[in-house]
Amino acid sequence: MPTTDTTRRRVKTTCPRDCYDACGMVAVVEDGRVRKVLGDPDHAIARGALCGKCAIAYNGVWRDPSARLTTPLRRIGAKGDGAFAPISWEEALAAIADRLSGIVANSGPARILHAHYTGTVGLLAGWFPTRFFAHLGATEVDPDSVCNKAGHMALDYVLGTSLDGFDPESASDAATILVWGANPSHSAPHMHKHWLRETPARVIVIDPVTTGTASAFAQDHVKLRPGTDAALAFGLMHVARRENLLDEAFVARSVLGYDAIEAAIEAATPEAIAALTGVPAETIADVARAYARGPSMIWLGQGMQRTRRGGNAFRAIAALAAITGQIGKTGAGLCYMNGPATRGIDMALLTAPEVARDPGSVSHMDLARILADPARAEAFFTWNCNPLASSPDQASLRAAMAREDLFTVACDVFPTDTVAFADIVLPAASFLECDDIVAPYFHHTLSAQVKVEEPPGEALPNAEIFRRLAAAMGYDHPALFETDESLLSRILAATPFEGDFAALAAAGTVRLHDAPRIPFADGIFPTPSGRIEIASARAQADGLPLVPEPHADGPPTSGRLRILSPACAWQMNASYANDPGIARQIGPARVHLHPDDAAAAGLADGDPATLENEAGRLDLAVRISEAVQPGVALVYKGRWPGREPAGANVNVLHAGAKADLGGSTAVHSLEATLVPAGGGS
Ligand SMILES: Nc1nc2c(c(=O)[nH]1)N[C@H]1C(S)=C(S)[C@@H](COP(=O)(O)OP(=O)(O)OC[C@H]3O[C@@H](n4cnc5c(=O)[nH]c(N)nc54)[C@H](O)[C@@H]3O)O[C@H]1N2
Ligand SMILES: Nc1nc2c(c(=O)[nH]1)N[C@H]1C(S)=C(S)[C@@H](COP(=O)(O)OP(=O)(O)OC[C@H]3O[C@@H](n4cnc5c(=O)[nH]c(N)nc54)[C@H](O)[C@@H]3O)O[C@H]1N2
Ligand code: SF4
Ligand SMILES: [Mo]
Repeated sequence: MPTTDTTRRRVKTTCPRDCYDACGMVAVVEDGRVRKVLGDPDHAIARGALCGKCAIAYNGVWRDPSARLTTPLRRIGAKGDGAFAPISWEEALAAIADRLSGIVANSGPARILHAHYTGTVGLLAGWFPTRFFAHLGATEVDPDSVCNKAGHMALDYVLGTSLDGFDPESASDAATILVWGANPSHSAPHMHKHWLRETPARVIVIDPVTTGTASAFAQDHVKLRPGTDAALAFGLMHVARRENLLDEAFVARSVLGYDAIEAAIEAATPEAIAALTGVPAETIADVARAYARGPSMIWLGQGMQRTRRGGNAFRAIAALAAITGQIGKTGAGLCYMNGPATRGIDMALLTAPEVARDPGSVSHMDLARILADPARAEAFFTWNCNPLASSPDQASLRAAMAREDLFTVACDVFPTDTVAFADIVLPAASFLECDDIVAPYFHHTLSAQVKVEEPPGEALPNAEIFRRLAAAMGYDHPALFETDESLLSRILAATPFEGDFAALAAAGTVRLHDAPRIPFADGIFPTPSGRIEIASARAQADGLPLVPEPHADGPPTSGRLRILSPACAWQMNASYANDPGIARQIGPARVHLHPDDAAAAGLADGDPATLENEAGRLDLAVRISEAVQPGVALVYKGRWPGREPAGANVNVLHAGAKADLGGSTAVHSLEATLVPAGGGS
């Protein structure tokens, strides 16, 4: 793509944030520089508008070279100070290769940890570097363990896959849509504004908070207590069974283990479930009828599985879909995520498993403890993620990362809190500065991310950084040096898209299926039995209950509040906090409290308050709101600790509690005591 022309041009590209929407964008380019970034009017989801946060940040901090990392850096101050001196790429890569090679030789590569996630979901920028780390034999900090692993594993047990959900396009045939533990008004703003508003289906939101999704276009809001979703699912199954709304033919043909939960369903009367969930019995009956009559879809949010029994909740909800036959037909189904394979993308083309040297993995929930231990961690390499803002046990993690003998490398676009602790910093090119492919995780489309300008200073795309690092390490496996051109063309060649990258770039976004895709229409599931496994021998072999249970978390321990810290409308995880326009939108860090809880603590709107538990304490400003139920404190995720007066964000209260599956985060199970600012122990 030429970047030195003098004419004004409009180039289609794609937003590669970790967002359900994957908006098509138009970059207005003049004299080789981006002048403005807009939504693409041709894109079916964006319809010409970016979300509020990207409209600000993509025309703000993302295009401000003074806010970016523009050259490799070497630490000259204390860890965390953020004092660095510029160095050349050769020096930076040689220093890294030297230290990593020394660790490999003396202690073995497992003591090198690398953390990465979805700072960009571009396939090359997100996956090509994993070849390097797998070849090195480094320990991977399991990326999904900080986000959605419990849900993936649960659906894998029951359905055989978590990555083959309903096609949003088939929603026109749905009579009911349950948005269960997702808040698209923040996390998928265009799906919210268009898809949910325009669907003729009855939209029912199941969320402990009156979110924008619950209050805008939803007909009903089921405001359950946090962590009571599995019990609710059993209550819904009870009513469906009692009222003969089960799909017996489907169960006989395609479901394994209904009999093993029948007694629990029978016991889950609406009255009993109302007492556990706080949802009125009539509401349970009403939602059950609407859902079971169908056709019904369930959007399985990521928020709901971030609890101690989040995996069990997902298994219970999948059982509900199974016994009512709300799967495998148009207008029905579950969607957690639609994986790249639904568009023919072969992830092995990206990860090149043949280069791997058997690397191990650890959970983000254990990261702080492992990094504190020199016998387990001698080097830490972060790329595409910001663990000092996003991972648990923030105070311990910061202390561990201050270890003088922990060699730390951070590769990012911006100077984050994590970057401030690095020995060597590698400046990454942004999505406006390199070609890539985006495979959205909700829609069955494929999009081009197109280079529209040169990176500032010496910043380089992730893929190029790791090719150069492989060379500095003296590696010679060809897969570590594959070019972007080769990667892009091999990926596309394996998909149904008949064209090269230039053709995809010209189109912006393409839909790969003529008709809405209906997964499991043949009633066959990729489980060992070929059926939906409500009873899962694999789960049992992994030490879990054979079947889902009607579990409900109890109310918080006396005197404490349950902390929920979901997605903020104005940030993308921990991104955008460094944009002045975004900072104005979000204001100071707040805790949203029900009026009763505020009154009990003697707090008025705007008062300072402190949340405190065994992991840490956090100062916040009180916002009194009926959207939050009694016993719950809502604090949005994603602020940069270093920019906060408190020097921390909500993850300082997360001691690393795990869900029931996969060492996945239980961040929505935290409890803390609320005290007036500066009070407490
Ligand atoms: N309390 C609480 N904590 C949470 C959550 C929660 O709900 N509550 N949610 C969790 C979830 S769901 C997630 S996914 C994690 C996300 O946590 P993070 O992975 O930390 O989040 P991001 O802000 O998306 O991205 C991280 C970094 O990637 C960088 N980046 C962007 N593009 C590129 C690129 O092209 N190259 C390189 N090298 N870097 C790039 C960005 O500048 C940013 O600093 O947070 C988790 N933390
Ligand atoms: N604006 C914006 N968009 C984002 C992100 C962002 O940070 N900001 N992050 C992106 C990423 S990485 C992810 S993973 C997704 C996440 O987006 P979503 O899938 O929407 O998940 P969350 O926002 O974490 O939480 C959604 C809802 O779960 C609710 N919840 C919490 N506990 C429970 C419970 O026990 N039961 C039920 N039923 N609900 C519960 C919360 O109240 C919240 O409203 O969003 C992506 N999009
Ligand atoms: S973050 Fe999401 S809503 Fe915003 S522009 Fe990107 S894809 Fe669209
Ligand atoms: Mo996430």
